[in-house]
Amino acid sequence: MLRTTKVKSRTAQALINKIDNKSARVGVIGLGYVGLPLSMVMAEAGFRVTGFDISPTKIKLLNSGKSDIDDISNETVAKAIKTGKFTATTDPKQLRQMDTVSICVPTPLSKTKDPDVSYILAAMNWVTANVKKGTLVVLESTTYPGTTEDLILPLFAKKKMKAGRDFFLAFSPERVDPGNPTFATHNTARVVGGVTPDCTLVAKKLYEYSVTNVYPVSSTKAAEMVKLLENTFRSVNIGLVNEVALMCDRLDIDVWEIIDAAATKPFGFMPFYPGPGLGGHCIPIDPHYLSWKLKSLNYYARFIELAGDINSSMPEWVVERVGNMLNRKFARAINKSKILVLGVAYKKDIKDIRESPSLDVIKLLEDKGAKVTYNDPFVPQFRWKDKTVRSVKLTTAALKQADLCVILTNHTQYDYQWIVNNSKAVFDTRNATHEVTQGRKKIELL
Ligand code: SAJ
Repeated sequence: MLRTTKVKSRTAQALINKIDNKSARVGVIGLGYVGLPLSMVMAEAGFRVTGFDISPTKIKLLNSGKSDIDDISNETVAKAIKTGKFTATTDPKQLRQMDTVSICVPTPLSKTKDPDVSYILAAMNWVTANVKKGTLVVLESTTYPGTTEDLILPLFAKKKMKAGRDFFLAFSPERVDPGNPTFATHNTARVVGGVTPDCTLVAKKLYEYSVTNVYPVSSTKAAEMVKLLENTFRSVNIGLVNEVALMCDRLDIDVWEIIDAAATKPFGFMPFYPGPGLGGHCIPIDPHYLSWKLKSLNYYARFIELAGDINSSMPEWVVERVGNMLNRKFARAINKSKILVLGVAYKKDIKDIRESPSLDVIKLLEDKGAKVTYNDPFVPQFRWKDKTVRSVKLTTAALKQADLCVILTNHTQYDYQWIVNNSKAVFDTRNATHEVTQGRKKIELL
């Protein structure tokens, strides 16, 4: 917890004054699903925001008043551009005019499942080469505890810039849930942790203009760990419920019925649901930042690794169930069967296919000789094995032609009763067909 509300240094107070009177120039590096919404809420709060990105295409699109992020409309970007509150650039030299810089760049895993902080380092090269004294720098990208202090702070030390005196450095984890209709940047509480109390207070002041509830913690490491707890909590609980699904299958119990019944408990339980695996650029990845860091401290993070094993085994489980279903219902093998997959996005009602388990399932089915086609209203096409594959039109003919329809992403707009009516059989990995009344005999659930 922060034990003070008053900054010590005059430099900090000067920056706070500029933030309060909105004369502070706000910079955001990385204009993706985190950086663009942040830029927009800061522009709407009255700041002049400059967005920085390495993609000239993205910069051109944004400066023309268009958005490439589902959760941000063209109108929002156009308004910010028109009012002069937002401009986008690939030129890092413009960082020299910034009073605050928030870094929202990707933190993927490398091929060897180690943290890949190259995007953070690239952004820091821009920042250390350009920011002026008195600037607030905030890292938002999810990363292992210690990144800000051990990796970033020394970069400024080389420039003889001391945090809390010459500039301010904090970590504030992004908490964007793509496609969430209820919670967005402006109404999701934010955690901030600075290298010094002044760093925390300056960062808190900035973010209070983007969201009402800003929660200070004692250090950057604490703030980095908060985010990893949040996402590890999800990954482990999804792993647990996936294992419960495996258990219920062997017990001949409907896992979906069990979860719904358990969810009637008003305390001490939070429902998670089985699925074909763990997708997205956060949940499958972030916990491994934590386990990687702990390995360097000779600690083996068992829950994280176990959850990872179970979650990544789900695509194989789906394909095993598909094989059993084809065999039992139609005396068919997967080989040469025509399988229609519904949904390649990693979760419902979004278009993102990064780390999508649907891709793992399709690969495994094709490896077993199935002829796989897909439909996804959010994903008209994608690159697959060096070619472009396209979403088939979802017609009765397409359904009737398939030996089996496999629901992998439970998009809201699908008419599940119509799908079941026109399919020979349906394997539903999301219980998307829970409201279907006719033809239930055609359906099997994960
Ligand atoms: N999933 C399940 N069962 C569940 C919940 C999710 O199988 O009960 C699967 C989803 O289908 C998806 C994956 O897990 O493939 C991740 O789902 P998610 O809902 O965590 O979605 P993300 O990764 O887009 O967003 C998450 C945020 N989600 C929520 O808090 C609801 C949040 O953890 C982070 O703000 C965000 O990642 C991030 O940026 O870290």
